[in-house]
Amino acid sequence: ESPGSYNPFPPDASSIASSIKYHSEFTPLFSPEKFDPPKAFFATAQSIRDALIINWNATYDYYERLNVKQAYYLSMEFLQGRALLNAIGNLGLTGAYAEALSKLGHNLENIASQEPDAALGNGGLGRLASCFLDSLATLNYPAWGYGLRYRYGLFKQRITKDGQEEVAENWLEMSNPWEIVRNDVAYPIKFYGKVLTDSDGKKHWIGGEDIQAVAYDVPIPGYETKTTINLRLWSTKAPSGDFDLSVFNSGKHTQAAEALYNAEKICYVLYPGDESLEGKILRLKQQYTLCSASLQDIIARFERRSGAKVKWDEFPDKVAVQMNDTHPTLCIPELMRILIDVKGLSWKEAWNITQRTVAYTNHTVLPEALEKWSLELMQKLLPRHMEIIEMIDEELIRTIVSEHGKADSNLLEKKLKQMRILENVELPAAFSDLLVKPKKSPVAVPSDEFGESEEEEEAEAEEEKEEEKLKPAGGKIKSVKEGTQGKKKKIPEPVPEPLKLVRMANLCVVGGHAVNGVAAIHSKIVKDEVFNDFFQLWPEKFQNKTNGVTPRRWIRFCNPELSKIITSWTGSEDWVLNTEKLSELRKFADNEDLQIQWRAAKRSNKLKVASLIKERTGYIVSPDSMFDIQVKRIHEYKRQLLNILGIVYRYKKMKEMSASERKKKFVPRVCLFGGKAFATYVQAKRIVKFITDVGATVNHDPDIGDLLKVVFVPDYNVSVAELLIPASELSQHISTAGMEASGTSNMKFAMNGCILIGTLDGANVEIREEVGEENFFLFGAQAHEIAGLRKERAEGKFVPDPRFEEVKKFIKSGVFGSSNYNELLGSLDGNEGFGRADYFLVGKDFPSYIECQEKVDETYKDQKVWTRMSIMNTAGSYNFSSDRTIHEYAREIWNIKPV
Ligand code: DL6
Repeated sequence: ESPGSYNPFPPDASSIASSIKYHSEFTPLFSPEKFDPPKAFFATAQSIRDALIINWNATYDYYERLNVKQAYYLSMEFLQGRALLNAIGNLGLTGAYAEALSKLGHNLENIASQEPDAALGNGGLGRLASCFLDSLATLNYPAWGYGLRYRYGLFKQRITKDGQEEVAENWLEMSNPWEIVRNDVAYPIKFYGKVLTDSDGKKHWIGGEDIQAVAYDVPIPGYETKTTINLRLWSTKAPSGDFDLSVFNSGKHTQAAEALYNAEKICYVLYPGDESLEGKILRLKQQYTLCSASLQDIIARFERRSGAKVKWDEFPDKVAVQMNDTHPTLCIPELMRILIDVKGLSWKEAWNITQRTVAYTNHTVLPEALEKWSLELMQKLLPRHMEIIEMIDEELIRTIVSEHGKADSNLLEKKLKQMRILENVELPAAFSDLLVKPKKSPVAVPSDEFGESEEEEEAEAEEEKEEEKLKPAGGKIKSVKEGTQGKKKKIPEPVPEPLKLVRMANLCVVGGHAVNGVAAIHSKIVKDEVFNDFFQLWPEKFQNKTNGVTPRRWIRFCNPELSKIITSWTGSEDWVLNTEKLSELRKFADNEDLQIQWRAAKRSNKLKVASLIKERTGYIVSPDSMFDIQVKRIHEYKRQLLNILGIVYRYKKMKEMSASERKKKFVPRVCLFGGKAFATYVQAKRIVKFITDVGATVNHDPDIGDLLKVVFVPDYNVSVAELLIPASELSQHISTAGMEASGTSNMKFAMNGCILIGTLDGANVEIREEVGEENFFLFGAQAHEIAGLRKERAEGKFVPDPRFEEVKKFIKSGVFGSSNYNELLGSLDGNEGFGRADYFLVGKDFPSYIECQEKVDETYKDQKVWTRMSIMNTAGSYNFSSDRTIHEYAREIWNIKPV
């Protein structure tokens, strides 16, 4: 039986125009007398939504009847961007809609630009989730996304003379035409309370605070298919009845509405500040809401589809849950809790089902980003989950003990310390005798990071005895005294108990059946370093799934001019679904006709960006300059600082030359930056401010003119990326090697014929292999060298390149304003108070970076060579389609099939 038809109306322009007209009259969002662009956008969106809903319902019915295995992608972020052009493009109705709108006196592009971005994400992780949804629908995989419906998303970025300012992003202000509120789909969520055990040993989590999660569904259409999958976003509200009318009527209005506010605030913003305890609680509540509501929903669907007889051991044959990073880790104890406490399964059965169901993707190796939660907080907020986590930890200890035996207690101690889910928590009583040190042996054991030699231990014991003697009655040491051998004794400060923590990543690795990194080099680091102990224990769990991006949004729709050229040179539009076809462009890379068309498309895209820059910053840039772009979250490891220091060096050299020398040596460049710094990340915000300061000086320097412009594009988001990427000629992916898990903008840039300058990091490594090393500007230290270089740096053995010193001195001289940038530049020197000495190795990579940039200039001067490289980048990007990635997840992790 066919799951519905494509469109609710014949897809001709006249019928579409009638549908738009209908919605403009009967969707009462705006006053009736006008049909201005905002209203035309809503009416157009409503009209295409009718088509989506038919396919979406049909897709759902079809899954329901077939009772197929479904994958569920749980993510705290979905960076969807705008939906209108994507929806009509996927349904093949772009031409018809353009014509319909023009009949109604509007222009499609202008109407599409009315839509606010759905910015429910921070960066690559969220955008990846959205690309995956597009590929899942396009490839007809039975799958859904689950996330949270944040009322204000992350934040809107304003750039002022003081740098970045964050303001609330009120993206729902005019309502969201793509969502369908499902008041019939709501689940209770509990926090706090206590756990009781009844006489049968059954656990009951009672009391506490109750809220409700309500579903908002967003249909996700595939390209050239009827499949329309679902992104279910949860919003939170108080259970009905929580508004206290009598308190309200007594005049205590705020108090009466307190429960409502407490529930709703959970979904106000993505990543609320978590420096306060309140902030931490809110984040944990968000994570639990996502996990609990989604699992209750998944389980309800499984039970309904199972009919009269529910066979729980078949759950993993019908359900695959992917945890996008550690934010949804609570899926593991929540699934265990529901299966044991609510459905009555044994621990063993529940653990088997949980492990076969969930899998974990790691997206970062930065230690500070591997989440750890305070055990005490978790115990209060989720007491039953904490019990379950403690039991999983205990099972893990048992496994580690059986693996590493009782023979070598040093090794065992080390393994337990590194692998346990609980950190700084004593071993459970059953294991307390395991770590007794072996009796004195005649051979001294060398000390290492974790153990100490016997001599050291004895010396320490002696010292401890001495210190004991010095302690006053209260246990505190008051004053420095001479030790027994006349040497000055260190008097230790009372050391506070280390905080007991829950390591979410370890829980993911233990609880999931698969763990994957997101690029080959990253997956190797995950296996060899971050989770090496686990890899040794369960090598079969570890996989690589190199990221990808959807070629629909990231070439076909954002770059129509280039798309036309690709279609005409490859002979059809097949490349949109089969990106391997892009590789056919290789054979035409030197063809003059193609080269002319290619350059014309780029120039036309550059003109659009020049208008955007003028509109947002007031700066006027020439479309004949090279467009050099770095857009991504602002982070020290991504090294926007290296880029801007390179620009400062370039500027200084220009100033030292005569006008004719400058013109001969440098090609005109527009250096574009974009990205948000997390609100509390002070150093990242300093970098933003510095970039804008450099721009303010350079862009007004009459000596320089069009030779160099530096622009920070405010409020970088998906729709800005859709303009910038097609216009890019050089893009920067210059993280300290080993620190960028993958990167995905590198893939989008390459697809759009942009040449990359980068380090051997993340997916750069694979992109370079595919596009050819001669078509990639490589520089910098490699991942395996980083630890040694940091050590050398910390030991003061690093000798900075004179050009690096020259740049810092130039900045300090006040060229870019009165600020001395002490804090910013101090981080590069490791001066007292400014943190680790150039931890991100900007100074080390600086010389090779600026030399590489000189090569870029030389290459750009020969436009034929440059265009060839550009074509080779598009041709070589075929492997970075998220369709390829999704096929791999479906086959190797989820075990789902297209329907
Ligand atoms: O996998 C998607 C994306 C990668 O491309 C980026 O390299 C990586 O930084 C990002 N990871 C995160 C996780 N948190 N942090 N930091 O956003 O994932």
